[in-house]
Amino acid sequence: MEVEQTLILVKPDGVQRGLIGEIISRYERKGLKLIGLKLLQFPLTKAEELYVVHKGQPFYHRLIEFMTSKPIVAIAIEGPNAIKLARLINGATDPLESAPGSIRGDYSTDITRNLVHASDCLENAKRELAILFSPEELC
Ligand code: 3AN
Repeated sequence: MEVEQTLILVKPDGVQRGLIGEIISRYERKGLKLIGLKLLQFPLTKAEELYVVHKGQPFYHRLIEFMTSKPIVAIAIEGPNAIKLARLINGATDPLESAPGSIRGDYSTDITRNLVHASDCLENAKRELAILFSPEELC
């Protein structure tokens, strides 16, 4: 059982819809530990850095525009297998595949406005946490 750290973002739609508390509580209830938390307007350069792997995709500009449009919440969490667990809690990217009981399955019908982001592997979790949090900001 690997103790991992991962980055979660509550996207602008989650903040605007008043779902911050509901979303955070799902990771907490699972037993994952919050080690960093902040509300911020996502700077353009940092959003581009986060989504660098999607550069060139047809949805890239829509995604960047959306993510920088309104405040987001950045959350660092830690726990056994935190990376995989956070993605299970979030649900699949495609709204037709996100299972009821997951955040996206319960609250989202849109593939871009899909409420949450979570890092997909150890390497990306490290890279993405460093984009959003300085080491002193993590408890
Ligand atoms: P996930 O957030 O489920 O890991 P990724 O990393 O493949 O999904 O994609 C990052 C974000 O890009 C998604 N959360 C979604 O907002 C957007 N996205 C991914 N695929 C598509 C698509 N086919 N059409 C529109 N937006 C997409």
